[in-house]
Amino acid sequence: MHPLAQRILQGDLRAIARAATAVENRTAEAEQILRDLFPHTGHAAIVGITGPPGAGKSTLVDQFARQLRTARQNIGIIAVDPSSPFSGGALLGDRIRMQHHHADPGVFIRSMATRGHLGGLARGTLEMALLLDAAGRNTILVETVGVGQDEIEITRLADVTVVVLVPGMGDDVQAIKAGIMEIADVFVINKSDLPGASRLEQELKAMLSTSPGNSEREIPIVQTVAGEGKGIDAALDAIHAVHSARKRDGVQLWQARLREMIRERILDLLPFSEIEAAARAVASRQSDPYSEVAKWMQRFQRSGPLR
Ligand SMILES: Nc1nc2c(ncn2[C@@H]2O[C@H](COP(=O)(O)OP(=O)(O)OP(=O)(O)O)[C@@H](O)[C@H]2O)c(=O)[nH]1
Ligand SMILES: [Mg+2]
Repeated sequence: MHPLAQRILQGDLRAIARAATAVENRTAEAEQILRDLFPHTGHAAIVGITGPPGAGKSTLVDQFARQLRTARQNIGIIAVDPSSPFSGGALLGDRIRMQHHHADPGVFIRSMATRGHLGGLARGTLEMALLLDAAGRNTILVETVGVGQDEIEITRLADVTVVVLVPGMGDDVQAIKAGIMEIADVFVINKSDLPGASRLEQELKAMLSTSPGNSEREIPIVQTVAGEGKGIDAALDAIHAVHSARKRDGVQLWQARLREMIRERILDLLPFSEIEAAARAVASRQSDPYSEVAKWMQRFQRSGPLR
């Protein structure tokens, strides 16, 4: 076993931090460590927190962590930040808000940048969660960027997905409805100190009752004021209830995850510049997408780049 893996299993914080960096850089060492750790995973509850920018996701995560700490749980927090120049301030905000956890070894916080990766998750988020799981974190809170589309990726990672909404979104609820209905296990209406919280709850209830496929599962709706720590217990209770009632089909879950991992690795083999050149040829109609894809497939078959 890799010496770092050994130390991670004992909960060694420095070892976890070092491995986390290796995971982010996708090194061969990281893969070795993850392989060694894998048999020790599957114990943590992974909770995804998604929702529109500024809904209060980080504030909620912070409050959840505080509350779970009083129950003596060990917590992992993965904050996925969109690494666009516009959100640089948000990352700083997260760091400042969560600073009071920094002296507490029971809360391990890691930010990951999406670097343009679609789906609201950074590459390697699953690996980071597995690492924290093996390190004995009881609950792993994953804050993701929710933009109203592509959030489906979080459901492949999290055991329970919490969708955070705020009052006053108006027609936005309608706009994002299609995407969030399928992924939400719990709805949190945060900033319920602002006007319109009960109206939003009514709208959600109406949508849930008419939405096909939701009849067999009750999706709880909890109002919170994360800024003041209100409703946090109720939200955690709802998350816990969903988690204990839920039996995930591990085979189905790993089927989806493996496909994604294979897809990522294959894409890794294609230099971005080549994809760009091909895209240029296709966009100008000098080539077509089928010929370009066929060219790469032939290359894989010939040179066996999946060594
Ligand atoms: N009025 C009110 N403000 C809140 C509440 N919870 C959080 N806020 C404020 O809302 C702002 C955004 O909170 P964040 O926790 O950073 O929201 P976020 O969803 O993590 O934001 P991004 O990560 O940038 O998408 C902050 O100024 C919070 O202080 C609440 O319950 N009521
Ligand atoms: Mg945030």
